[in-house]
Amino acid sequence: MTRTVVRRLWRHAHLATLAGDDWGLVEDGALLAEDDRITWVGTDADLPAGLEVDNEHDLGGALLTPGLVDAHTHLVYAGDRTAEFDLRLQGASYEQIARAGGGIRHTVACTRAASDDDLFNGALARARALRDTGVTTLEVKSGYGLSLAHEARCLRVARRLGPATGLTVCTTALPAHALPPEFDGRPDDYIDAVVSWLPALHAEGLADAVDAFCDTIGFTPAQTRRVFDAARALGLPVKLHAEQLSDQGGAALAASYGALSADHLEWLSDDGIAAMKAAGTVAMLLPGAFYHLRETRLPPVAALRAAGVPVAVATDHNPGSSPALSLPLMMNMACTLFRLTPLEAWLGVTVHAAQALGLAERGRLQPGLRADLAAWSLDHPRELAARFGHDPCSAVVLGGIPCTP
Ligand code: DI6
Ligand code: FE
Repeated sequence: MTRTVVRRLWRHAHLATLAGDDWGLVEDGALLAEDDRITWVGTDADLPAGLEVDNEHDLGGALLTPGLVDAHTHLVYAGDRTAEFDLRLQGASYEQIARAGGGIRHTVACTRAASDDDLFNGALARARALRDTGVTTLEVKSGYGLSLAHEARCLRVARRLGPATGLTVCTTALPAHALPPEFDGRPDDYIDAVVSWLPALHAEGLADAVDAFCDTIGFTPAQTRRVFDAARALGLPVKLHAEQLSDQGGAALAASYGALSADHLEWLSDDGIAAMKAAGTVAMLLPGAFYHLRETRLPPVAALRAAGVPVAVATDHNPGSSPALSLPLMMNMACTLFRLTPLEAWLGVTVHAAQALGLAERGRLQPGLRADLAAWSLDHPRELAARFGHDPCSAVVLGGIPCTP
């Protein structure tokens, strides 16, 4: 039986392929996709003669890039935390609000009380908003359920987002995000519970990876290690919220488990950098949280660069520390606040972000890779990192299928 292959061709595009870890610019370029794969990239003039295609799109000189990868979000939740923004402006800290029972715990109460439909519709609107800014691959964490039933429910909601949006959605189990009230004063008992839940979440196919929050208001390195041991026993990759508010040695711990990424990293030490480099762990920078919490301690970008650790950038979308729904805005903040170059910001939301999800076949415009594309009303990709407060994405292509905002 012969299978029909759908061939789609994009012509007269200004390509930024990001191949070779450079811009990879191609003037008046063309890109061919067969089903969900890129099969040809080059100049329009070099297109093979007599090529027959099912669809042809003339981009009229628009910029065409790999679709963006948002590799750290907490998209599934209910409730509002903007009152905390007010409190912080009056002098309260994120940590004080969390210790007083607000913060993540407030969102947990709202999330547990919400219906499945409300959780899904809220997350769906956010996923569409991110897609409208050029995102084609999305990671979504649990972490606002904090019981087996509610964590599983949030991950099931996350699993529905891919089919509903066309996005590739990777899910991450984060039950070790905060201590739920029913375990007050008993964090080790809670970690026992988390360890006992992971096999059930895994058996239902709900998690592609396991994450934890290792910090003074989260869990200790020893507790984090127990969660990672349980993940490892199931063959699940790990990642970690590390060195966000203090240096707990979390990045080195994560690296010792071959973590896909260590995320936040404002307090990252030289030892942490060396361990990440040796393990191939991606440094996931989250400038939205840094900005929104008005943090002042900068992640050690120059040292990460010097060590050759791959750097990624994500929204960390969540209702408390980073209520952001634009990955291009995060690229701008990564440059202005953290001093990434525009090219580093681009690699951080494409190739390196894909690496942080364990996805080798996306993030560049190259034959063999997935046809996840974004078209922009821009002349040069660096404009996306330099400008902010605008929305220049004119279309995304999701595994070969065009989708116009
Ligand atoms: N660090 C963060 O920035 C998010 N989670 C975490 O561990 C914030 C989550 C929230 O405040 O709701
Ligand atoms: Fe986060």
